[in-house]
Amino acid sequence: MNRTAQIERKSKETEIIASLNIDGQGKTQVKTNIGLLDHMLDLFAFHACFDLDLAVKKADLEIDIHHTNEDIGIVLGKLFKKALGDMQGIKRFGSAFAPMESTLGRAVVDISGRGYLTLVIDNLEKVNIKNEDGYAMAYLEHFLESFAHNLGATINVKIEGTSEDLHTNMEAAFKALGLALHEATRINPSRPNMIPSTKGIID
Ligand SMILES: [Mn+2]
Repeated sequence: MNRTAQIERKSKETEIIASLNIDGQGKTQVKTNIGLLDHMLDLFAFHACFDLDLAVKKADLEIDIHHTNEDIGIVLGKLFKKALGDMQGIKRFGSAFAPMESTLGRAVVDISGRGYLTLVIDNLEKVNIKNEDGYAMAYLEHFLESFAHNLGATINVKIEGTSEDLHTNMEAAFKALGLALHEATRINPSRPNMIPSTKGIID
């Protein structure tokens, strides 16, 4: 089974080209023009053993990162959905924790066809400051929401022991999400040819 996908998405605001191999080794080439997001997508894919190439060819960063951040989430969600096809054989559920210093990221994923994001951040007021990219926790939520809706996954992320450092919080969350998605996208050896839903389809 070849679980790969390529996507090229053009809007009036951004142009993004991306490719994914679900069964890769974590080789990445990510150039979003948002430094912090490059780092997050790199470590997300690396720890999940996804091969991910993603390049933002055009962006309206002169406004702010809003459209670019959202559109990368959209493309990434569509990319996973396309690579997984009819979801045959996948475990569907996955969960993981990733600690970083005093911070703990937790991610629980169900690739159910139902796009829904819950993001819980302890002591949010501690980190509600933008970094030099203009990144902020509100953008993390927007990114994950776009990703969840376009993949068709229920995603629940929690950041505990929240750091004052945006980078640390995001890194714990992205590592946990990568590890949870790795698990959810593995083939279940008990029924590798079945679509894992009592409905018989995941769409
Ligand atoms: Mn880092």
